[in-house]
Amino acid sequence: MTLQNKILPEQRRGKLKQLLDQGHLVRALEAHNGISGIIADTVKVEGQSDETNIVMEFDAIWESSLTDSAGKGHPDIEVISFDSRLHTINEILAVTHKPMIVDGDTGGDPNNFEYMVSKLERVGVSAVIIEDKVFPKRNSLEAGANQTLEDPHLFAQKITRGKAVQMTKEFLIIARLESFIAGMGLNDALKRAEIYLKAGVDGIMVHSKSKDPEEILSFAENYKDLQKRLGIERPLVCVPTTYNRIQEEELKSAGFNVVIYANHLLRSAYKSMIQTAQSILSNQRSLEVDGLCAPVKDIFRAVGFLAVTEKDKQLETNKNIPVIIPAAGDTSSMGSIAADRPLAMLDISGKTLLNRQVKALNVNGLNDITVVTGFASDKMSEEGVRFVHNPDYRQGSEVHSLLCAREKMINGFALLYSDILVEFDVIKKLMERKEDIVLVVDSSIQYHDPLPGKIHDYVISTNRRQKLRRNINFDYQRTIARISKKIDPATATHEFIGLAKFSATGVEQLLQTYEDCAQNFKGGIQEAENMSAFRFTDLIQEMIERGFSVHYLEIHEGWLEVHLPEDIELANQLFPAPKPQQVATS
Ligand code: SPV
Ligand code: MG
Repeated sequence: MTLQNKILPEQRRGKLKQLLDQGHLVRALEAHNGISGIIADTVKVEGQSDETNIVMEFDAIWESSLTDSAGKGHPDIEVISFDSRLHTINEILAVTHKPMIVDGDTGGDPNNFEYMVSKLERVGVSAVIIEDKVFPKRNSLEAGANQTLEDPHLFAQKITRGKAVQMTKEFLIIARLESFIAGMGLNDALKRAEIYLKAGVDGIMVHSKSKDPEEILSFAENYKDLQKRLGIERPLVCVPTTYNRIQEEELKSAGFNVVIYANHLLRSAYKSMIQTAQSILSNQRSLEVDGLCAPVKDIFRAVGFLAVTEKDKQLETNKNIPVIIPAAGDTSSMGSIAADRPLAMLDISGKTLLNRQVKALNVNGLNDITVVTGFASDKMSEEGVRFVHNPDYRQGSEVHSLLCAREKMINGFALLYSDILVEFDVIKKLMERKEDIVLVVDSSIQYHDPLPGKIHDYVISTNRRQKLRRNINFDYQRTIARISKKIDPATATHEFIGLAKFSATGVEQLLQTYEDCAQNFKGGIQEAENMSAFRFTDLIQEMIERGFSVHYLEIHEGWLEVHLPEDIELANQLFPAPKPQQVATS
């Protein structure tokens, strides 16, 4: 089921009547379960009509008693209960959108028929066809079967009772003449047709098991006169199973309005299944049946499995969003310690800073990591990450490095500065946040002085704490009012730690803001002298001023910036190298 054929009963029910009122020849194909329903509903071929190219498809679905019973391994003798038939009907309705004509067999007695009408109408079926034989009927196509016709007046009462219980004008009750099947001839058929038309039936189906269409064509000819005489016009239905040389055009000009291909999907499937089973037995393998079988992918596509895997992928992408680590900057702040390599390659107790970051990301299911290199890019290495080079790293900031990985940003991404170490749990919490833009900020800045030699990315939140009382700030209320390196530390509520997440919408807002600034600002913007010096904090501040909501995730400590030589010392203390294994002495 693809979920693309969604249709409500009230939207579907009237479709058959509409087609008939418009004078279309309605072409119906049998279905006996969900997959055959999908085929009847969706198969199309290209054809020609009056020298113009047209697409041809079936207009309606025939829910056949023969194939529904056979599909369940049973003979077509009304032994399959109506509830079981209704189950199949619902199964087909769930995966299709075309109108359905249900084969109602004899309809049972008038009481049974009333329930049948009411239940079929309710689920969105467009028409029911009942045959004028006595219950329990025998299928019409078997030459040796005993066919007993119902008294036409009793049958007419059933029609009247059915018409009285239906609730809409859209639902059609069609009477099926079995006179030819029972060998009763044309006059019996015409006599019965007249009685049923007078009883208020919505259409007539004339059935025949002859190989020659003569019977039904002569009936159609006489039916025209009958309608004229009664002043009643009702659609005429045929089922050309045995007389199958005749084409639709000819049936149409003979006066037929509905042509039902009543059992062909089941019969073709049955033949192919037997051939497949025999071939596997003969060859003792299944290679030879490849040509008889549809690729599983076709089945997956038809029943909507590919659509599901596509959505799963989307979900997966949402969880495993790309992470971009701009790591292009030089390491002048480190003096001689890292003169020859990027900060990301600094050793912290035996592992590089980048390796520690990648591990923290991986633990949180984030495996799509892009590192933007610049300074000493030849020294950069880490397994399982993708490197993108920013050749102009000396002219720009981390924003420009970020944009070197633009194609990774588009569907949403996380940004991680290359010089921070953060507790695993902080990343997990950030991934759980649903807002379009979320920056991780540390509230401990309120309790210590600015660290010497550091430039802090100060933040002022919109909901500055009331010092006098406790409070709850819900996630959606946690937004940033200002972000800047130049905020007075005494008024800052937080410090941005260099970790942020953007949804696809957040990225759109970010790129739109950046591009507008790049095109339209020639001089200074925010705290930057020009666009080359335009930093991430400037971009975020600009976005805030343009009315975009920038949310924050508050932490209290739990991270470390490795920017100065003394930071390395601290990091080495926090992440001590594993002790060498002691050798046991005897
Ligand atoms: C059916 O498809 O179940 C029909 C048509 O009733 S026939 O089998 O030809 O009787
Ligand atoms: Mg039938």
